[in-house]
Amino acid sequence: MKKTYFITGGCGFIGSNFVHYLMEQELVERVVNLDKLTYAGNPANLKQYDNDRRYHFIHGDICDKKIVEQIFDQYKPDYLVNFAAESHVDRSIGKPEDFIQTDIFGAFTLLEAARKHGLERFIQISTDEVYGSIVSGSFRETDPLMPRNPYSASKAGADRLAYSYYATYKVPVIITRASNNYGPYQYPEKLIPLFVTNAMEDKPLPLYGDGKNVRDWLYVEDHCRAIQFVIEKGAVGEVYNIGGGNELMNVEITRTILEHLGKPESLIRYVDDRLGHDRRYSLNCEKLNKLGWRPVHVFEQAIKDTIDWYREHEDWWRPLKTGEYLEYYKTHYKTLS
Ligand code: NAD
Ligand code: TDX
Repeated sequence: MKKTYFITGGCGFIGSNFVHYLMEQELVERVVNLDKLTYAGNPANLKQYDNDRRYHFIHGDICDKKIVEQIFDQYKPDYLVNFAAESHVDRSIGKPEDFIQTDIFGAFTLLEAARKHGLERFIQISTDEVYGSIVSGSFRETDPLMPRNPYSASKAGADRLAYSYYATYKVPVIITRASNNYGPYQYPEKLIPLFVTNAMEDKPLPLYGDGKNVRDWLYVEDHCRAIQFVIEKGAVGEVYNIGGGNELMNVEITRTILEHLGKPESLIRYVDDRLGHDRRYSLNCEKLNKLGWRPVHVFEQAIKDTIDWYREHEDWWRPLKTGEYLEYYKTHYKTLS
């Protein structure tokens, strides 16, 4: 049976990759994308579907009960995948309000509509950051949540609120907690696209603190496959970690980028550390592995493909690096010359 997907935040990085992923599948009846088009939302990511009958874009806010209800009434979605969020940790440290509103109240609005209208699956896209930092070993789904910045705290709020709608009202919720994604269409404020595009412009790469914080990198297409896998094979009320299995220090990623672009290490600039900077994220993914999912992309190749994508899509990222983002950046990182 063909399915209708209600995607929120589909004009952002992971959301737009997920829409591309769905649109390639015949068994997808319709993709409805509700996006507020914040600075991070870019309809150009999906412009090839402008005249596609299966794709419906709705410009709006997930906190707007009326729009959300209308979408349920009109499209009767089978699946809802909630990507919409304020997603950048540094911005949450500077101005947490939008994070509380969208990440928590927005999730609440969607959950309420799902409770009223019913659907087959509600996927809440959570993050590895909800566990907090871990010095050694890896977090399991049953470990306590210890978020340490306003972004991860708001995501933890939504994560547990979603669970409560399963436990209390039997809304068929599944929660996924993925590690750091990389790939095409990522806004050039996040580590990899920022450093690739800065290096291309011979601008400094601002490495926070000692550069030894560790992140586990997951190729975005592997994440998309995992989400659909969880929709089909996951159990309601459950949480699934989704990791890439590629733990690297930020300085290692930085060197890889410089090497691939043929740029000198003198572009690295050590700057003040992020406040409350989590040292290391690490996920134990046995639960999903046992169900049969594994990442297929090999980091060494996928990072090169990603760098090449930004190299070949200057028209995509150049407009994003002017104006609002640069202003924000200048006020927050005065140590960067
Ligand atoms: P992003 O910032 O690139 O995109 C967010 C999208 O949500 C944008 O299109 C934006 O316009 C939209 N949006 C924001 N507020 C909205 C609102 N109130 N109503 C409707 N749309 C709104 O984010 P991303 O990196 O693609 O992350 C997507 C999701 O995945 C987020 O929930 C994030 O917490 C989670 N996640 C991200 C990563 C990562 O490495 N990027 C890892 C794990 C989990
Ligand atoms: O300029 C920078 N310099 C730097 O050293 C930036 C932007 C980042 N960093 C460091 C901070 C982190 O240790 O690089 C690491 C990665 O930073 P981000 O790209 O901002 O990602 P992170 O904070 O790890 O969060 C990401 O992964 C989890 C996403 O942005 C979240 O949405 C997701 O939930």
